[in-house]
Amino acid sequence: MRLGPDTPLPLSVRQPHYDRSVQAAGIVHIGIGAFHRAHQAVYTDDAMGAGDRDWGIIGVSLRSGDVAAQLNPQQGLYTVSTRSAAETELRLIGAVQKVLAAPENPQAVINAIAAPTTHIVSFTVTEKGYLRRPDGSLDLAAATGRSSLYRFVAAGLAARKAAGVGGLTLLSCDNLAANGAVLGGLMREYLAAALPDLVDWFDRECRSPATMIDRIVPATTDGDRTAVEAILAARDDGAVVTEGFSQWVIEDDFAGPRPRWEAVGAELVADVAPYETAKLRMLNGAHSALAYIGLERGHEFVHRVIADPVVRPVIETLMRDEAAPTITAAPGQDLSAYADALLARFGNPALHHRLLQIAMDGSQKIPQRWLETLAWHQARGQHCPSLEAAVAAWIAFLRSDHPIDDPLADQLREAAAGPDAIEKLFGVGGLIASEWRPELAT
Ligand code: CS2
Repeated sequence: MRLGPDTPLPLSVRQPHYDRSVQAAGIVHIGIGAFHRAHQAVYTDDAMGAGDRDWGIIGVSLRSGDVAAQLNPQQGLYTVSTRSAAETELRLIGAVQKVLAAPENPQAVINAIAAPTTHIVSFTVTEKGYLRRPDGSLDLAAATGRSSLYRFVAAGLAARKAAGVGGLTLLSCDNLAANGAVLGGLMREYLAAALPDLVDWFDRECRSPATMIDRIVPATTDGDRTAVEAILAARDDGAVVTEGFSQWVIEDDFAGPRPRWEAVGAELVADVAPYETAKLRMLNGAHSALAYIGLERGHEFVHRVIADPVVRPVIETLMRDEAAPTITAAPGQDLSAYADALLARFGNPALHHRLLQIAMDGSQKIPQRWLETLAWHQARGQHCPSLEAAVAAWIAFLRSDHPIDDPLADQLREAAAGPDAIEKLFGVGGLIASEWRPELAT
C-alpha cells in the first residue's frame, strides 16, 4: 500500500493538526529535494499547525519528474525521520500540496508563480542552480535555457504585473554567501536583458531576503525507505531522513505576507550575515574538508571520518583557529559552542551521510567555504594548515578514480592533473580564481 491521506498510521507518528483540504498555496518552492522537505516544509507545516492559514507549498522540479512521481500519488504527503543514536522519530508532513515537473508542464509553473494567493517563491536549487559566471555575474546563455529558474520567475512576475497583482518575496535557501542579495541581483540582471520593462516594478514590488538554513539531510536510500515502510506499513516514496537539529535565520524583509515561522523556531533578524558566514565557513567548510580528506583515507561516511583520530584535530583546527577568527559574531553568538555542537552533529552515527554527496560540486562550494577564510589569513601573513590540507585533498580527489560530479568536471580534472594545479585552479584566470594567492601561501 502507498502512503496517502487515508493510510492508518501508528500513534507514534505525528500528523498535521490542520485541515489540509482548505489551505490555499501561498508558497511556490523551486528545487523540491530532500533538504526542502526536511527543513522549510517542516517549519511551514508547524506554522499551519499553530494556526497560520493558506501557506500550502507547490513544489517545482526544474529538471526531472522524479519528485513529482514520488509525491503526487501520495497527495504531497511524506514522512520525515529524525534520527539520533538513541531513537528514530517519524512525522507526517502536510505542507506540500503537489509537485510540478517544469519540463513537462512549464505553463503550470508560471501560473503558480503568478497566482494572487502566492506570496513567496523560495529556492533550493544548489549553488550551481544560480548560473553564475566565475566573476559572479549571470551566465545569460545558461539563464535563457530550459531549466533556468530565471525564465520561470520572470514569466510569473510579468503575468503578475500585467494582472495588477503585487510582487513577491524571492527566498533563497541555498548555501551561498549573501544568498538574498545574490539572487535579487541575478534576477535583476536577467530582467534587464530579457524583460527590461519589468525592472522598475521588480525593484519596487519584490524583495529577496537573506537566509541561513541548516539541517543535515543525507540523500534518502532504498534502505531508508524500507525502514520507514516497516514502521508505517505503507510505502513512502517521498521519505526523507535527517538529524534532530534544525536552524533557520531569515532577514526580516518581505514584500508581502509570510507564515509566522518565528513562532515555530525560525529566527527573523535584521542581519543574517554573522550566522551565514559562521555556517558556511565552519559547518560547510568542515564538511567539504571531511569529504575530501576522508575519501583519501578510504572512508565513506561523515561520522566515521570525524572519529578518525588523525582527521578530528584537523577539523577542530579548521573550525576554531582558521574559520572562527574570520567571523564577527552577532551578540550572543558563541562560535566555540557552535564548533562543539558541530562536532557532535558530525558524529551522529544514525545518519550515514555519504562523503561523496558532500564532495560533489566542489567548484561551486569551495569559494565561500574555504577561500574567503584563506584570503583573510593570508592578508594577515598567516597560514591555515588545515584548509591547506583540505585543498591538497581536493586536488588528490580530482586526480583520483572517484567519479567527479561537478559542472566543471572536465576542466577541473585537466587543471588538477599537472604540476601547476594550484595555479590553474586558484591563480589569476584560474577555474575558481580568488583573492587567496596560493603561490604566496605555499
Ligand atoms: C553539505 C550541506 O552537501 C553538502 O555540501 O555540506 O548540504 C550540509 O549538510 C547542509 O548545508 C547542512 O545544513
